[in-house]
Amino acid sequence: MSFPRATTAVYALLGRPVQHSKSPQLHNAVFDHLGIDAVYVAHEIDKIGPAVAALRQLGYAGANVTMPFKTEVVDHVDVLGDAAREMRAVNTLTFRDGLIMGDNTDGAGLFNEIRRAGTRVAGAKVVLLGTGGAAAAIWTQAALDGVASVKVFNRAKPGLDEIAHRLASLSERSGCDLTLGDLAEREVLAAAVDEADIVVNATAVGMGELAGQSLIERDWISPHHTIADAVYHPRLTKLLEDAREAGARTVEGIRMLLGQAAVCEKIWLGIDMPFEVASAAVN
Ligand code: SKM
Repeated sequence: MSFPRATTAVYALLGRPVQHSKSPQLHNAVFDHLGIDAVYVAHEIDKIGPAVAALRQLGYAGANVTMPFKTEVVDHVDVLGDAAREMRAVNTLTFRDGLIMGDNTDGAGLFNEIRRAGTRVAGAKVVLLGTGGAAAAIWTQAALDGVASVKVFNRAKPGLDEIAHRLASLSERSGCDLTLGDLAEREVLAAAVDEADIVVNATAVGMGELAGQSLIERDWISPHHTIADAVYHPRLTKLLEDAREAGARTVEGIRMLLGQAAVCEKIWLGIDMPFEVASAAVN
């Protein structure tokens, strides 16, 4: 391991909280392995605008932005990538030629991992649980990647009309059939899961106080399914345990973190992330 020098490129995670994050150990392990003169640190911040301005001023090379700033940071970026513009959310900043570029690698990271698991994404039918930031990244990338349909399910709550409009608008422009359903309609959900190739949980069910719970019944899952969970603490959620028991293919939440990191490293440094090194660093 080498120490930072005066020339070392600095990358950061911006968010609140950030102590739980595995991004510093992941990226630093890769930089070290490849002998790249760079370091990745985490900053817990209160305000995103001044933080981005400070990083630019200090000559940082890039940053990840995590909760709760992914939407707000859009207003502090000079150039938005296609996925980020559509998602209205940014998780990756690149400081280059005096400009701040904003990208979103969350959805691409997940679908790359689903492909790596051996599942075809183009033409697939997807059931997606949740309508938050992670879910928006996933349905947008699904449309960009040629998925046939995404049935999004959420519990009834204020603001869902706007989500339904966004989905309808993206459907029209992309040709991917995006619809919104109610999680309380269990039979509709069960039928959608039955028809689906890929099921993704992008809600908090499975973590924290909701650990040990799943929105999907164990006997709805069969071996033809690929089941992915955005939750990575605990590593194996109830949904993933059930999926394994049912003989389905599984993609753990930690793989989504690895997948989005790989796309970031491609954007920042043009490198193909050594997956085994990154994976070992977060285990
Ligand atoms: O989008 C990612 C972000 O790039 C890094 C991260 C983390 O370090 O916990 C989580 C996600 O928001």
